Amino acid sequence: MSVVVCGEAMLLMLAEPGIPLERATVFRRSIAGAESNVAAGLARLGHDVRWLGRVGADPAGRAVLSMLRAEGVDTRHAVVDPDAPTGLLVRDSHPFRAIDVQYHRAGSAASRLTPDEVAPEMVSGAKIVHVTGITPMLSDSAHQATLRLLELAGQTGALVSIDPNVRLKLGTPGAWRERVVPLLARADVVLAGEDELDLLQVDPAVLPGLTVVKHRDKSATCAGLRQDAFPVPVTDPVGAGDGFAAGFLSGMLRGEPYEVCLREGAGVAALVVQCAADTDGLPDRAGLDRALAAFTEPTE
Ligand code: KDG
Repeated sequence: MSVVVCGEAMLLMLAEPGIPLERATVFRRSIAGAESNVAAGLARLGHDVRWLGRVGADPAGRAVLSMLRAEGVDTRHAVVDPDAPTGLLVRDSHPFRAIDVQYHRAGSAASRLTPDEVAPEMVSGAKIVHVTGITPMLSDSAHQATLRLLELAGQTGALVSIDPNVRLKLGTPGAWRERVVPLLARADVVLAGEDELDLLQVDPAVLPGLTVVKHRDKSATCAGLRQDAFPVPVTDPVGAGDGFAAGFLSGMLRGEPYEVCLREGAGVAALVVQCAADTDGLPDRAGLDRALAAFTEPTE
């Protein structure tokens, strides 16, 4: 197992592109969840990935698990909760306007994750454990479970990767600062948006790990290197950060220099934003190589 990711995966009802949520009548069923998006992205790029999380014993939970399994993600440690539902996310899809998101995830099965459900054998052998700030914001017990997972990663020598993934529907800026900033300080790799670092009042220079910053101008930087976003037509920006994380971490898993990691992160993100649902654009290895070659072909 190369990578372990932990987080809430939800059923996504995605409005027909371009139609504001309150007017939408046609929805496409898909799967959402920042961490499961990263899991699917890494699996498509050929890595062994395990997903840890909880779903309800309901059709949405079965859909989530079967999608992850179809991607080749190991779900053997997923917990199916008979007493709580799988989370649901309803959103619209625009290239530029703010995306309207409606969550039905309070009290979801995923929010009932506890530290007792995170055991050493789940991370043993992993090179990277990837989490986001979303999980600790779901509930106190999910916060404790995240801390336990990071502790286990430390014990087994796995690198900890964290994307804060600030979602203000899940808490105030102050609540995000209180829960998520201490986690960033424990990470080996932080993948964060410039806006998120500002909101969390974190100076990337003081974080002990490698900090990859995704800037407002869509470029990404780390370790003195910079990668611009590839110019592509945007259909829907949601999932770009998860795609970037999958591409960047894939490079790290293969021992590539950070320059390549940044390029692959930008390459996956550029493919993701051309599709409406979070995971549709995630490429396999050959698809990413083809896209990267095309992005850098001289235009004449
Ligand atoms: O990163 C994309 C996510 O925003 C989406 O899949 C859902 O995890 C999600 C969230 O909490 O908003």
